[in-house]
Amino acid sequence: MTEKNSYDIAIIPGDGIGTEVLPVGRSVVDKVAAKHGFSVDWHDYDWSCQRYETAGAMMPDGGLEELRSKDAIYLGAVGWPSVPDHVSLWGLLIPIRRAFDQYANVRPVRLLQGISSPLAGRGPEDIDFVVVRENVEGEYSEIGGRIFTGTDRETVVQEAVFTRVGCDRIIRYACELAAARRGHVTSATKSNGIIHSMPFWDERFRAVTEEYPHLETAQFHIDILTAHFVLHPDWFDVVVGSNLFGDILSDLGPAVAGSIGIAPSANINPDRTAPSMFEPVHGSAPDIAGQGVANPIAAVWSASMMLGHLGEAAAAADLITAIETTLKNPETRTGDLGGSADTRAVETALLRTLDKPTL
Ligand code: GGG
Repeated sequence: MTEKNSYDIAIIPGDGIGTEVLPVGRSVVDKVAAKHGFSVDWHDYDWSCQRYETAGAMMPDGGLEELRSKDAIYLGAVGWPSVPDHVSLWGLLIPIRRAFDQYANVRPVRLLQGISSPLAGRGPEDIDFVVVRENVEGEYSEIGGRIFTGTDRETVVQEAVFTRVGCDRIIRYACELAAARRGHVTSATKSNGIIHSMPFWDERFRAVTEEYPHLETAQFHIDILTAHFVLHPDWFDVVVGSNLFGDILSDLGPAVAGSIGIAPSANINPDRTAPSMFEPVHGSAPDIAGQGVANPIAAVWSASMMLGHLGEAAAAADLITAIETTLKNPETRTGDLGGSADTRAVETALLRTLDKPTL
């Protein structure tokens, strides 16, 4: 893809610590942009639970069309205790993923130098994999309903949706990624208990991976797979799962790699027919919001993925080096990593590292 001189990026800090970590991402992106000869026009949106409470909607009518013209979307966190979680998620995050066909949710898990894993005896060489989550169908479906509400016959039905197109394209995406990495792809399934969708998922995994005979493949039921993440994280290179399984695995993975506070994610539209969206895996963390102690590394790593997607590989790599340098120093680690630095101190350290001419 061709690099541009300037990018239009929508920035949606959202709720809670999203509003504290995204400004850090923005300032480091501005810094590397200046160094690498491009600029970013940030377009600010206050779409959030706070907006829901005052205006009755997470985003305004026409919000999605407003985003469509942007080169990328940079999002913080969605959710606040005063608004039901399904209302905030289905009012902002999920409509964006679907409207822009961001069907691949890519969530790298890497134990970085200097960070200790809660798993005894594990180092950076043991934990380096990517969870590829199907992002627009599966268990996240609005098909279903409730009848006999409020009576003792109350009945709720929730349908999962697994299409051949949807399964094949996410499994293919995972295979392509594995081919560019260590050549191993694992499928998360549950075809012993879930009788229709999961045997179909397995069938499609077999069919698509046959197109990639050079890849090694594995398949585990989700229950034992979670145990293997803890006991054998070194077995994994690329792990592909449905919307729900991928979501769960991509919280477990970062916990194994030290903290969810460093976990990035990219909601990718691989066909580039609409903007992709980049966001930390973590949510709004009401327990620590407003204290200025949130770890901004996940937001910065997500910003690096955004620059990589835009074709700014050197700037993206600079951000990763700055993250690694900052985390190596115990004094510039936040509380979730056993340190005492606040968000601002980590930002200062990242900017200082980016100032170094050797970077
Ligand atoms: N920064 C991501 C965020 O706010 N996530 C909240 C959440 O619960 N997400 C669920 C999901 O990713 O499906």
